[in-house]
Amino acid sequence: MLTHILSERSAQYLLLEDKYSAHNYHPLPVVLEKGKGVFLYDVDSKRYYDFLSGYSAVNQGHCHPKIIETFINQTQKLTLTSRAFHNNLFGEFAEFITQYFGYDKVLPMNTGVEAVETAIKLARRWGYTNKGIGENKVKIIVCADNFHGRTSTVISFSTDPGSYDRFGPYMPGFEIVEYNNLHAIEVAFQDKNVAAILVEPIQGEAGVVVPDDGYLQGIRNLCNEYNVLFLADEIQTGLCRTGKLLACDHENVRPDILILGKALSGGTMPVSCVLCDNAIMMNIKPGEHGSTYGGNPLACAVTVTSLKVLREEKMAENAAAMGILLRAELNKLQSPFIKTIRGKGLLNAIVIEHVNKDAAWDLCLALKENGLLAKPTHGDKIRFAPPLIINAEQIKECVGIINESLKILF
Ligand code: IF1
Repeated sequence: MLTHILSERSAQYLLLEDKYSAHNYHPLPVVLEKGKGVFLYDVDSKRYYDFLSGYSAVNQGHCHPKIIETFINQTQKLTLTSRAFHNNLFGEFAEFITQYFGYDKVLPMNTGVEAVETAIKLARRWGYTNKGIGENKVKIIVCADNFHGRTSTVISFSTDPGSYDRFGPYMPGFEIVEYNNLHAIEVAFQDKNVAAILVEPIQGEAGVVVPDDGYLQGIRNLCNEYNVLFLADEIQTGLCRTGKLLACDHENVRPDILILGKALSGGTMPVSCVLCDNAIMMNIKPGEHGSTYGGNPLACAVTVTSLKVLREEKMAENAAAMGILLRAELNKLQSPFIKTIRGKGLLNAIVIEHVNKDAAWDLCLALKENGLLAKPTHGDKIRFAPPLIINAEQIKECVGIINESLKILF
């Protein structure tokens, strides 16, 4: 592993974190102070291209002026009423977002995993109420190598020991099938107690694993045939990241429950939600689910603006075009160290040849030195996911930085 020299100022920040915060992350050694568009700036004012985008929470670019303007204006009016009372923005937000995605109803939450948990509860309730499954017998199908968050329920069906080891006992009611395998799903659907399948249209954390064309349509067909709900976790793949508004749109597939988070707020605050039609949503009665901040007026305001700028600035179209350019330019490098280049839109990853166990990490350190921030996922994969506003000239400059940085692997 490369040793790394930090500036005096940066080192001071790391010492504080090390002493006073949980060691639940292993961040790249950089201390950021400012963000604007595709760029981040560290405490020494060094500029970097952001190729992580807050794990796709900053699709609109850092501190998007229209989103920040909305945030500032609303912050000075009303930030939180709780849902014990109505507020003037919630109804308009609900109308806007349900029409934006084409569903009857929205249930707003905060973090992505809360929206996943909400979708699980809605699917279980539907299983009992609409499908007539016996009490506490509902099963939900999930995929191996999934990542849906870190609550105790959600890690109960993770296949990554780093997510579940020594956090048991685990929540029952989930069955794991191989990803990208429609036959495995059909076999699992023979069980009449199956109410739903929860799936990422592209597996982000697994290293941007893109399933075969037709996989999503195949799931949709099987769900129709076996009366099973299709829950799409688009927290990372949604909101224009893959070159369409939703990753499901690449196959014109409509999930029964759509799960969103991250870039819903343009990276300003945690906002998530589930969208579905009345037959599912109206099974939840007053007092049966909620959260303190869910649907707060500040979240409503920034979400409407965040969704508007995605559309107004044609970010899906740009993500599609810039993704094609990025993958083509990376392929042109013909680097012996890049085993695979994969992705859709601006959700991409490269798989690094195992020159040594620290190769991906060392490459990320070199990228940082050369002005680009990216992070390895699961050892040998590096996610390349810049904000969706990046342009062709910047993509080419970044590929130049990647090419220069690959030299450290020789
Ligand atoms: C971490 C990963 C990415 C997600 C999908 C639900 C959630 C996430 C598809 C939960 C969150 C974040 C969590 C963050 C790092 C990041 C991540 F590496 F963990 F797996 F993006 F790939 N569904 N992903 O990607 O949303 O509750 O975090 O708002 O936990 O380290 P959340």
